[in-house]
Amino acid sequence: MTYTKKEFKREFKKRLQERFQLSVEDASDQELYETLGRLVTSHYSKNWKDTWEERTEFKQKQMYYFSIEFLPGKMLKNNLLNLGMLDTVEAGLKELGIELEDLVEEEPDMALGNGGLGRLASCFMDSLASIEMPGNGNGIRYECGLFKQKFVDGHQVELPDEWLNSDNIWEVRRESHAVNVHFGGDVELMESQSGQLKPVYSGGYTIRAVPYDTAMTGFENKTVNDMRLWSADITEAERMKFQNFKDRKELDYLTSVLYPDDSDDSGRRFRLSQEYFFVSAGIQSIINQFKALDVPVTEINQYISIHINDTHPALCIPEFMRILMDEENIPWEKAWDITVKVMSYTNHTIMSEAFEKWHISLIKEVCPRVFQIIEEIDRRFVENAQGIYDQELIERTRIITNEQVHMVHLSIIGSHSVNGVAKLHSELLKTVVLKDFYGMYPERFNNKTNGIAPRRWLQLANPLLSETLDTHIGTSWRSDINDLNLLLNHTDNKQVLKELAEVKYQNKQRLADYIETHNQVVVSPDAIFDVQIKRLHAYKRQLMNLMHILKLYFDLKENPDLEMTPRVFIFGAKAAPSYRFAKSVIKLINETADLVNNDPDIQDKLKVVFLENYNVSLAEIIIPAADVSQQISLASKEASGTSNMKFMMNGAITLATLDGANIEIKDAVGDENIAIFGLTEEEVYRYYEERNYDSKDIYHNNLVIKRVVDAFIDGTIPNSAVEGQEIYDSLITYNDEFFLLRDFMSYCEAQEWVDKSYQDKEKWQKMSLINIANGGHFSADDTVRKYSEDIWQIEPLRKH
Ligand code: 26Q
Repeated sequence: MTYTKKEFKREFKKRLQERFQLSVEDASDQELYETLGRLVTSHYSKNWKDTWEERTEFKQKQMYYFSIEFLPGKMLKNNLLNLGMLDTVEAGLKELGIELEDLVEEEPDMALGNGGLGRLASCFMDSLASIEMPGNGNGIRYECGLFKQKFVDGHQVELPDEWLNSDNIWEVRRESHAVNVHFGGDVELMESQSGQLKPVYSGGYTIRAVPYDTAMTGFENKTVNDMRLWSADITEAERMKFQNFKDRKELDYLTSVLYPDDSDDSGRRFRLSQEYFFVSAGIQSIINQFKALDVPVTEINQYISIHINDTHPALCIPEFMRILMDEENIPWEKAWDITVKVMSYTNHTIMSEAFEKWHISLIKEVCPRVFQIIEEIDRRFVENAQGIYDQELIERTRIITNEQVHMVHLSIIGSHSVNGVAKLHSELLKTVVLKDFYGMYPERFNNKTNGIAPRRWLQLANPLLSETLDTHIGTSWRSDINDLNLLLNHTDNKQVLKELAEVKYQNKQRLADYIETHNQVVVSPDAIFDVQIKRLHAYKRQLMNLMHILKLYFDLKENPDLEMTPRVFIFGAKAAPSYRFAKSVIKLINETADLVNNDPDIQDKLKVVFLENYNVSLAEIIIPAADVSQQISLASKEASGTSNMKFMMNGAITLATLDGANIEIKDAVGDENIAIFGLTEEEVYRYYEERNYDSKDIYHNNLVIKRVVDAFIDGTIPNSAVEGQEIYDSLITYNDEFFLLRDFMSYCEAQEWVDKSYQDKEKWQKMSLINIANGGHFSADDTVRKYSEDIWQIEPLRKH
């Protein structure tokens, strides 16, 4: 059933004519893109329908991944690859005088997430379909995705991302699956005729939730799962019924914008409404689908599994209880037993100050019945714990304290599984952050180290490397990524090493072109491309990277003949709009870039580039071109990281602290193929215990450090006195919360090792090869396989 170029061209031209009454020469890229996209959807539509129907037919257990963020990026090439059409279509288009890449440009990035957590959800969607597991997404169809970032005079400016302005060809609006979500009002419990307590509602309002489904295609198979995103459907007339301005605004915000914070506890009312909205709609729709199976609702835990991606969807627990009890008449004890069996929870952050909490008055206002249920879960938790645990422990672990609902507590108490996202992170949850809960429910805690979708991050992002791999190790790695380790047979093969170096060079050239177009900075692919791309956050320590750049700058100013491998430092990062510190770091990096790039003394030894608007598509260009992957968070703070995995799979050398999944990367590639520096997690915790960290002491006793830190306030970096002062204060006045000064010298040494190692081309290339060859350790296919077996208890889909 191969699809030939000839067939493709015929079908494409026919569709173009039918849809736009145009021939290829007269069509715009937008029209060509839309035509191609619709052609692609028609190629998976039967499998989508079949996967859907087989659910009811075979009654296999389904998993639903609830996430307030999904970050799929672009779909076109991913779907073409999965359908086995990529090469044919690319070649066919070429014969029609069209470059596939030009059409790809027309597709907006689907940026419905902030960073790691949202991208992980999308990698999981890709992997679930690719290993043919029944797993579906449930989230929010934000009309505006994460803001677009621009730099104006070096400052970050945020613009709305109106990605739905052009038609979204991948989604299907399913009017017939719409459900109503009830908000607010009062609720009282009244005894029904049968003697049960039933809620009686008064007031409040109901919002229609309409699902938009997007096909999640599997790689070269017939599985097409669903990513269901909910949209609030409010007509202007309905909207005007709301006299109260606050309520009206809440309605408007419900599915319009994604909150642009990553890991910050800004408890805002609209966000809670969003959480309840997609949770309630999702659960109602699951129950509706389940009803088609015609089995007793008391057995629902054998048919469905619900995953809570961090605490944002934690209201799944009381909402599921509400439906079982109020609508299905199941008594509390049985309903609770079922709920705990259905729910599982992943924690993505170690910093307890970032744990989600909501004031009880807010929850009461948004979803009063759900609040009653949370109170009852809390009451029973406390009651059951009496006599077993001491009072203090109970107070520390209960759900409601100081008028706050602790979403982490709710998530743990209401789930049968709690997992962290890397070995270290999961250990820290057990021994430090969630120690009390580990004592109560040791069997619930487990680790699932994150992974990445190898199709997007290797096959699609790096076609040159993919071809080279095909030549030397065959193509089996494309369907089983663990076969990348066949490359280990070639560690001393000069020809292979040379070809890999050539691939890297070409990818660097492509990035250099991008940089020249977008930043008007010329960089050479002969320099080391040293990259840090991730959300801007103090704990991720972009500032330490900047401090090292300043050190090199001073070294070169002092001694222009200094021997040094030319280096391009590349940044990509968005800061939460309200995060002052992060925005100051952006400003300082941009000003330093201007200073360094235009200083004739520096020649081309040092370049600094901050790329605007970092997103999934930009990552796909940057990662294959990186020589060095900077993963330099303070040990214990980065739960896992996932870009670290993407980089190593593409042959970059990791420069890292022993944090998150960096530790597992080190174990996979071996100590000699990674650059590790800095405090260990134990050493960090020792400082916390002994409370003896003193940044001033380091500052006054180390001239190198003093020189660099002073640069923030002595006018070295132009146009940034206010930002520089703020940064200086964070390091000196406020005692350097993330121990940058403590790790700085060790970081500089590791950077010197990078400089030296790069000069030995063959040694470097061999390290790079070993990194690629071990990429299979971090495939999300394996990660979701483990979730499927240990947590969700789902099995590969049966197919006709
Ligand atoms: C909370 C309250 C209000 C508004 C927003 C938020 C919010 C939003 C996003 C809180 C947290 C997030 C995202 C967290 C996140 O992305 N964590 C990352 O998850 C990755 C996948 O597991 C890990 O690899 C990263 O280490 C972790 O930082």
